[in-house]
This record gives sequence, C-alpha cells and structure tokens, in this order.
Amino acid sequence: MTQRDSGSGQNRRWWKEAVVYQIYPRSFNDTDGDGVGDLPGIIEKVDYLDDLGVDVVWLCPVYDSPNADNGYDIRDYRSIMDEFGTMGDWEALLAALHDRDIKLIMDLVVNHTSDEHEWFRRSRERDAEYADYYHWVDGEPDEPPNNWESIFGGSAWTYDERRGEWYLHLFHETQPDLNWRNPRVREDVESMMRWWLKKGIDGFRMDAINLLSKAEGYPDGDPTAGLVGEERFFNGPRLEEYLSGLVDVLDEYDAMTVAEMPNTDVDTAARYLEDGAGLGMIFQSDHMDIDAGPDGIWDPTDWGDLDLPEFKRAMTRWQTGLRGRGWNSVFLGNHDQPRIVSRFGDDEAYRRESATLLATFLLTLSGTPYVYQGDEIGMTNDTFESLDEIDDVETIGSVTDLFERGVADGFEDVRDLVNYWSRDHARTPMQWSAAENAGFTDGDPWLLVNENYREINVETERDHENSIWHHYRRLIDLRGEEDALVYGEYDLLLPDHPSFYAYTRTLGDDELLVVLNWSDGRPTFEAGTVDTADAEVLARNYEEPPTDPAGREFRPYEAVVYRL
Ligand code: TEU
Repeated sequence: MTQRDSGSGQNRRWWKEAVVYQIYPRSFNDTDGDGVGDLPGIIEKVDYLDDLGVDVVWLCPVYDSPNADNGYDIRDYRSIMDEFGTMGDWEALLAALHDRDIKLIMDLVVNHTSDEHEWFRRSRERDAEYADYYHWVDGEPDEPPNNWESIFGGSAWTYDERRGEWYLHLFHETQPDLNWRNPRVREDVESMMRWWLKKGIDGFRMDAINLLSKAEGYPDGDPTAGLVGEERFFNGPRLEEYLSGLVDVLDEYDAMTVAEMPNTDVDTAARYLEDGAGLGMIFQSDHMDIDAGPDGIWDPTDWGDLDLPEFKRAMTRWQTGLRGRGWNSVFLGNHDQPRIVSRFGDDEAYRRESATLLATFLLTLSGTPYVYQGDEIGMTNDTFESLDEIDDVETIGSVTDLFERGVADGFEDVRDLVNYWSRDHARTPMQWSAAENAGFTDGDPWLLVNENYREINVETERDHENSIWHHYRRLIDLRGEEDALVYGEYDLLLPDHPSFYAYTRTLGDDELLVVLNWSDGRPTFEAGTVDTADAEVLARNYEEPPTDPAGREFRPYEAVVYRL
C-alpha cells in the first residue's frame, strides 16, 4: 500500500481514514426467531450500514462458544457459533460487506480460551502436547498460588480436581489464561490468524491483549491495589515480544489492528504503536475509568460524576500525547460500557441534543472513530430491577464479590451501582422499529428489550431529517471530505471551562474549530486568541446558528463545527 504523506507528518493508511461500526451479534438482528441475533440478520442490514456510511465493521466474537461470557470464551477458533449460523453465512456476510466496500475486522480473543476448548481439555489431562498450554501451579487445594484477583471478581485461580493443580484465569473461571511463554501456543495462535486473514478479513480487534505476559514466578500483587495483581499482569515483561510476533503476521496482509489495552499510559502505548511493536492503534481506558470509584468501577464509593475538565485532560493527554508517535482510536462506548448518551449526555430532556453533541465529538477528534451499534439512534441505558434481569458475567461476579466481602447485602445496596455500570445496558437488543420486540426478533429476546423502543428506533430516526441518525450520517460524510478532521492537529481551547469542550483541528492552512456546549446551561463562548470573524458553519445540531461563535450564547448541548 502506498503511504502518501498526509501533510501532517502522519503516514496515510486506509484505516486512519475509516469510521468503524461495532456489532455485538447477539443483540443486532435475529432472523430465525430464537431470540438471539445471527449472521443472516447482519446480512439483512448491510445496506443499512452502507447508508450510514461506515467503512469498517468490527464483529464481536462469532466463534463456537459455550457463552459464559457471550462468545469471549472460545471453544473453537475455526468454527461459527451454532446460534449465529454457519461458515457459509459468515462467508456471505464478508462478501456482502466487501461488495459495498465495507471492510471486516474480527475479534481476536487469545489471552484465554473457554475451559471447553480442546487445548484446555487435553491440558488438564496432562496430555504431553498440551500440558503446558495454560498457567498451572501446584499447591494445596485450599491455598491459591498468590493473591491475584480476577477482573470479574474473586480469586484469579481455580483448583482443578482432575489435574490436581491450580490454573490462572484473569476473567471468569471458565476462561483459563493461555501460557504465552510456550512457543507452541504462539504458533497455534499465529496459524489461526493466518487462516482467517486468508479467508479475506481486513484485520483484528485484539481482546485484552496487554494481559498476555504475566510476571515470572507469579509473585503476590500489592494488596492495596484496586485490582490486586494488576501490576503483575498488565503490560508484562514479554508483551512487546509477543505483540511483535502478531504484528509480523498482520503486516503480511496490510491488516488493521486495534488492541484493547486497559490501564496503559501514553508513553507505554507509544512503545507498542507504529515505531514500537507496530500495532496500528490501541483502545486505552483513561476516559472510561474517569467516573469509577477509587478502587475501580465496582467500588461503591464516590463514583458516577463526570467532571468535564478532568475528562478533557484525559482525552487531551492522548490526543496530543501520541502526536507523531502513533495513531489514536476514539470511542466513547462499546459492548462493555454504559450507553454513551446516558453516561456522558442527558438521556431525558436533551437526548437528541446531547447524542448529536457526542456524535460531533466522536467524529471530529484525531484518531479512528468507533461507533457502537445503537448509539447512532441514541439508545439509552435500561433499568434493571433485580439480578435476575442481569446476564453479564462481570456484573454478577463483581456483585457477588461485594456480597461475599460484606460490603453490600442484597440488591438494594447495589441497585445504583448495577444500574450505572452493567454491561447489559449496551447489550439490550438493537431497536429497529416500533414493532414488537423493537423488530429485533419474532421470538423471546435473550435479554430484555428496552421499553423505550416505541420512541427510540431506527425507523423513526431515519424518518426525521434532524435526527441523531442523520446527524451521524452527515458527520461521517464530513469526516470523509475534510482531511483536517483526519490528519489535522488537535489543540484544546478553554481547558478549565466547566461547560465548553472546544478545540481546533489544523492541517496546513486549513483550520477547523469545534465548539461543544457539554451542559444543559447557556454559557457564552469566548474565542480567546482564535480569530472567528470569518467562520463558516460545516455541521451543527440546532437550526442555523450565527456564523461567528465569539460572544454568543450556546444552547443546551449545542455542537457546531466551523471552518475558520
Ligand atoms: O474486555 C477486557 C476488559 O478489560 C474488560 O474487563 C472491561 O474493562 C470491563 O468489562 C469494563 O466493564 C474484553 C472484552 O471486551 C469483554 O467483553 C470480555 O468480557 C473480556 O475481554 C474477556 O474476554
């Protein structure tokens, strides 16, 4: 691929100019009436994606899985989950996307497998070939090898009676961690990646990839850490080496990579990006942790308030910090996070205004934007009345942990916490229409459909020219037209302002200004040293605003993109 210079010192690459749409297949569209989304359901909606204007689809796991973690526990990397369809359906989906010039990236989940994967079954039998595929440690059945905690609650170790040893699982006990020190594991993963790349996919999203390398000898972690053991397994000693191996495979195919790396700072990230290990981009988590309590998201103290200046600092650290060192990814939500309009906007009085503001933000920053399914119609968080309504293994594990530690005692004590964080908010079925079950299924949906589907759905959104959906579509188009939105430098204005988030994007002589009133108030914008006299409006979420923003009062959640 030719890499013309973009005029900004950043090499041009196809995936830098792309807008990605993330599909959580279980919740997208069901065609066979079993209440679970499927691949033919996605094929049915390929024109929908084309109309929206996205360039890449990131498909969450569709591999064979017992579904303890909805497909993030893989039983067979080379076959398709029965509920989702067949390999033939998957091939038809790839062809339908490629016909419309939409690329497809798949989820690569290789920190762990399902405990039903053949490798694990043979490993626990001490089969010579697979004995060393996982992290096994000898010891007494009542004393785990160390104090590491699982990200989903409780100890990270489970004693396996069959083998008479402990195995490590940084997630659920049915998700044993692969032993990356074993070169055979790395070879098997690389050959699996090649197998998919040869089928014609355009890249991978790498799941929890900065957990691959664990501290040698499994030393105890700092017992006061939010997640005990975190400094022992995030960004571990051999991570760079393992990533380079994966990148070598991807480079053979000009494939796109986005690597999920929570708990990573900018300087560490730079080591893994372009000039380091060579990853295309990473998903960092600074702005996702901002409203968590001191001990993480399941800490029931002091969580939930969004402090805009702090949020700006977190975003800006990455926007400016990676300049010339690597490419950003930009996301506000995904299948693990609350709905963005409920978390960062106002999902009641100003749902349309705040959802369109968030769209403007997402699509005008430096880095490749990721739109999560349903955000383009402003889908909101749901309300969960009991743990019986929860499917998410993380919510259940974390809440059980709070109960066991005596921090909480019953659902009432955790109601607000669950209703703020549960990953199920993002997983309620896609709302296509006002028909029963939001047009998602003719059967019983696997997870409750949000009751607001009669008002909030694709059909209604597409009928109204000033809707959230049309705003996404226009902003996606604008990003395609304005090189400055892709390759321009980001400079923050008014860092400490409590309501405005404003920045410029500059590429050569071209200077764009984005002004977002991130509040339900009516603050007056002061442009400072930026000359706005000849400003031209490129995008807006209210009727025609005056062209010069300086000295003007902005309406609640008003968002405007100008050319200066
Ligand atoms: O998530 C990894 C991860 O770090 C999550 O724990 C995330 O930070 C948390 O869920 C936020 O609430 C990935 C996948 O995205 C997730 O869906 C999987 O459950 C997990 O890996 C295990 O594969």
